[in-house]
Amino acid sequence: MSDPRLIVRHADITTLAVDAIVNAANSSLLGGGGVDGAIHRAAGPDLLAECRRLGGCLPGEAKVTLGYRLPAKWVIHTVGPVWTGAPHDDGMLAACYRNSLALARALPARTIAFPAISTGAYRFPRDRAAAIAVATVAEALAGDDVFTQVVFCCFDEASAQLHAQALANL
Ligand code: AR6
Repeated sequence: MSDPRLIVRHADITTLAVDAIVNAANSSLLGGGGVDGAIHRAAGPDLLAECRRLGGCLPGEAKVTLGYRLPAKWVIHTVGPVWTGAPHDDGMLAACYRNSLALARALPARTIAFPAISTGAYRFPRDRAAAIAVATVAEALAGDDVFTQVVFCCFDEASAQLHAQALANL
């Protein structure tokens, strides 16, 4: 049976009252479209000002800022892989989830929400990404006593169903 702390929600991540939300950013950390654009719009200009001081972020890694006008206290910015079909794509996507959770644990954030990293502009196949996201988070939470809830926040119903199926398959 899957960990009851793992849940799927069909929602706009900028509305979630969790301790930390994760942003699917690009290496510049200076904003973009998709969930990144939505987070910057909702957080306000102070988020971009803090991001400018971070010096970018490598794919697979993560950096933290405050959440400013968001309900979430923190934003964890991670950079997913652009899908190429090469074997290292999977490992880099898993690293985004692992490194984001490691940062969140140190804050400590007890509740955290992830978007479906790399499945929009970066074109990662959605079913494959959902399986990697769910398996990686489940493994990271085994033996963990910091997190009380990890949300897979999906912007559309099809993505929510893929994550629910991946959870059921654990
Ligand atoms: N809440 C939750 N999920 C969302 C939201 C939202 N408000 N908006 C979109 N999504 P994408 P990527 C979903 O393209 O593929 C940016 O320009 C969306 O449906 O946001 O990692 C960055 O600056 C999809 O399932 O991120 C980078 O340049 C998922 O979020 C690039 O896009 C990810 O789609 C990153 O591409």
